[in-house]
Amino acid sequence: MKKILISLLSIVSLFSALSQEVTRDTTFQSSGNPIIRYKYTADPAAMVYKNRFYLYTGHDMCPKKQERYVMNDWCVFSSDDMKTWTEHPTPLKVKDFAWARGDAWASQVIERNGKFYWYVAVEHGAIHGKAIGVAVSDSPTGPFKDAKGSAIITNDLTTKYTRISWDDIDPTVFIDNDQQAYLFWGNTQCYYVKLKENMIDTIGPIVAVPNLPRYTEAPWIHKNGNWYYLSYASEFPEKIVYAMSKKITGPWEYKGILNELAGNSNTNHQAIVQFKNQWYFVYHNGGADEGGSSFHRSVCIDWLYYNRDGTIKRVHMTTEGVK
Ligand code: FUB
Repeated sequence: MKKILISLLSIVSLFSALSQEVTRDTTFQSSGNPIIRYKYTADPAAMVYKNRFYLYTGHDMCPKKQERYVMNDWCVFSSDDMKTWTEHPTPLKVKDFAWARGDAWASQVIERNGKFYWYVAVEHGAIHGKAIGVAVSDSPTGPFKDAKGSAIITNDLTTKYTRISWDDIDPTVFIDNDQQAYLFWGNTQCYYVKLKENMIDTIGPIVAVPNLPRYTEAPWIHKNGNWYYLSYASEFPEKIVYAMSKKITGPWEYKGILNELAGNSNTNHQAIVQFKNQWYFVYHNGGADEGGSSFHRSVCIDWLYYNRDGTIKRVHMTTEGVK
C-alpha cells in the first residue's frame, strides 16, 4: 500500500513538474533584471494593494529552440521591497475558462470593493479569434475562477474596425474618479468600452481610439496628478510609446518613445505603477539566459520618472534593476 502511495505521489509530482504548475509559495531574491530566472515570464501587469507590489505575468512554456507562443497559465508574484519576492501557487489557467481553447496571453488584475478581477486574452473555442475574459477572486493571489462563464469581448464585435482575428487582446482596465470602469484593449486598433459596476458586463458602444500613431498593441492606462497616460507598443519589433490626455476618453496627444526596442524580443509589453512614492516601469525582454528570445521572455523592472510638465522621461533599461 505504502509503495502504491509513493508511486502515485511521484506520478503527481512528475505531471506538476511537466506542466510547471506552482503548488506552494516560493520565496526568492531578485538580483537585478530579469527579476525571475527559473522560468520564462511575459506580458507583466502590476497592482499595488495594501502596501504590497503584485506582479501578474504570462508564462512562456515554449520548448527550447522552438519559436512560437506556448502559454497555458498565468503566474503571480508579490513583494514588499522589490528584492525579496514570493511566487504564489498557479492562480489561473486557460482551462479555468471552459469556453476558451488556449493561449494565455496578456492580462491585468484590478481591485474593486475587495474583489480582484483578472482580465485576460485567450483564443476562443467557438467564435473564431481571440477574446477577452475575466476571472474573480477574494484574494490578490487567487485562486481565481471565471467570473462570467463567457467572454466579455469576442472577435465578431470588432470586425467592422479590423478584419484580423487577433485584435481582441491585451486588456487593461482603469476605474476613473467617478467610479466608472473602462476596459481598453486591442492589437492594430486600440478600443475601449465602459464596464458596469459588476466589472463583468459592458455598457454602451465599443469605441475605436483615434490618433495613436503606429499603434501595435499592449495599451496600459495610468494616471498621475491630473494627467491620464495611455502607453502602448508601437511598430514591430516593438518599442513602448505614450500619449497623454486630460480625460480618459481622450483626445490623446502623442508624446513619443518611452522605452526602446528590447533587442532580444520582438515584443516589450509594459505596465506602469506607483509603489511607495516611486514609479516603476515593468516590461519584458529576452534576456534571461542564452535561450532567451521572443518566445522565451522574462520580466524586468526599472524606474520611471516624470518631467515637471507631466511628460515622462525615457526609460533607462538596466541589468541592475531596482533595489
Ligand atoms: O504574449 C503574447 C502576446 O505577445 C501579447 O498578448 C502581446 O502583448 C505580446 O507581448
